[in-house]
Amino acid sequence: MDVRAAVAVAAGKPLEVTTVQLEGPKAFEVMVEIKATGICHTDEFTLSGGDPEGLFPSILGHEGAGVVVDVGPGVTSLKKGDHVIPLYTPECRTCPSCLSRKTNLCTAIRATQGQGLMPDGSSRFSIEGKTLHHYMGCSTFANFTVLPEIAVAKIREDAPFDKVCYIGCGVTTGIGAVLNTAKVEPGATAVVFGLGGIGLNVIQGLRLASADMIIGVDLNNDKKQWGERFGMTHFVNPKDAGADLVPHLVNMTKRGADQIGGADYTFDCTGNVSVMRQALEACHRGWGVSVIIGVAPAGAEIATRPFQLVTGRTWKGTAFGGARGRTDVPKIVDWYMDGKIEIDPMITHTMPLADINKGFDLMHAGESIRSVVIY
Ligand code: NAD
Ligand code: 022
Ligand code: ZN
Repeated sequence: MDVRAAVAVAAGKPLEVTTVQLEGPKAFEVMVEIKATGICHTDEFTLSGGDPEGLFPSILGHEGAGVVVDVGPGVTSLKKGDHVIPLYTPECRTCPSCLSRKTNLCTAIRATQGQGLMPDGSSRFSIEGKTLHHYMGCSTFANFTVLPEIAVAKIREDAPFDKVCYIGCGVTTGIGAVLNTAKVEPGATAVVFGLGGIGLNVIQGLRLASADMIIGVDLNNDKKQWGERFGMTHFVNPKDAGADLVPHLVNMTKRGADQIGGADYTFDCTGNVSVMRQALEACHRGWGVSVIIGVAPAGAEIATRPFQLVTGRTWKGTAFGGARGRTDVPKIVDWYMDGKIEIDPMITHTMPLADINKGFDLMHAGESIRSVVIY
């Protein structure tokens, strides 16, 4: 069938909004009508050509929400009419990783997903007979897409698509990093580096976890108000602290009789490897945990002195906030609907698919927290 899509034709070129062809769902697949999709950094990273594994031509987008319109043979967990969020991290519940209970990184369809293909090794998208690649198993920059059943979370039907699409990546990543990866306890001190679409969700995750002191760090002073809006208690601009940023943060977090500073938890939400080092070193000796969320440029490396780890700091990383999508995403939608978490104010811009390139421009300019395409 014909569908409308924004096609990534080549690295560095704007998306081309056009009509493409989509095949129906095969066994264990579903077709979803995408109602809304967020625009996230990794779409931009791939489009720019910065990702050496990026494939073209392709249909990008991985932060969507929509309705199941067709199911292939063998599908049991979904039916026509179900409201859903696509998952770039699937949850098969039967692979060794899912069964381990130690990771959310399901391996069931990992190889084909990375090749921009469905699990049977083929693509459902084409244009004038020429194959188009899927992207992160989602391809939400099309008004219809086909997904493996295990890469779809069923959500309640009263949730607004133009808001809960953000749970498909940014919200779950930020909140999940706090609750699943760091497992922050009430009363903790925390530092969040980078107050964009991810960092603000880390902040609201910390508020949910009842953290005591939530320090936000950003080069942009406009982010102070943004952070405070979601529970940040202190703001630091590294430009003011200069080379002394880490000692400054350690000093701010001094507690207890011995007056040893350092945060219980720190989060990198920048993707900058120098910031990742600062985040580790701003942790408390003996128990501080630093979580890397930001995705660094291809080939980048992190460094610190081993002494930092020998003295009991822990360096961790997280993908999709450690969330098991089919299990956790519907719960986060409930939290939003119950007013436990906020999403609306972070969606600063919306646009029709025809204007999707404007969403990328807003992200480049640092003017948006999140742009959402509404179909
Ligand atoms: P964003 O551009 O909206 O926010 C980044 C913020 O960092 C900006 O406010 C910027 O001013 C600030 N910043 C930049 N350099 C800084 C520095 N040296 N010190 C302090 N602040 C600095 O980006 P985002 O949407 O919030 O995404 C953040 C990162 O998270 C990206 O790298 C993205 O790819 C990654 N991400 C990872 C996952 C995952 O599962 N691990 C999921 C989603 C996004
Ligand atoms: C989402 N991300 C950044 C912004 N929005 C993002 C990017 C990559 C990952 C997670 C979130 C990620 C971390 C670890 C992996 N990926 C590898 C997972 C594995 O090997 O099992 C990752 C994921 C999907 C894809 C590539 C890398 C893909 O589909 N191409 C989860
Ligand atoms: Zn994303």
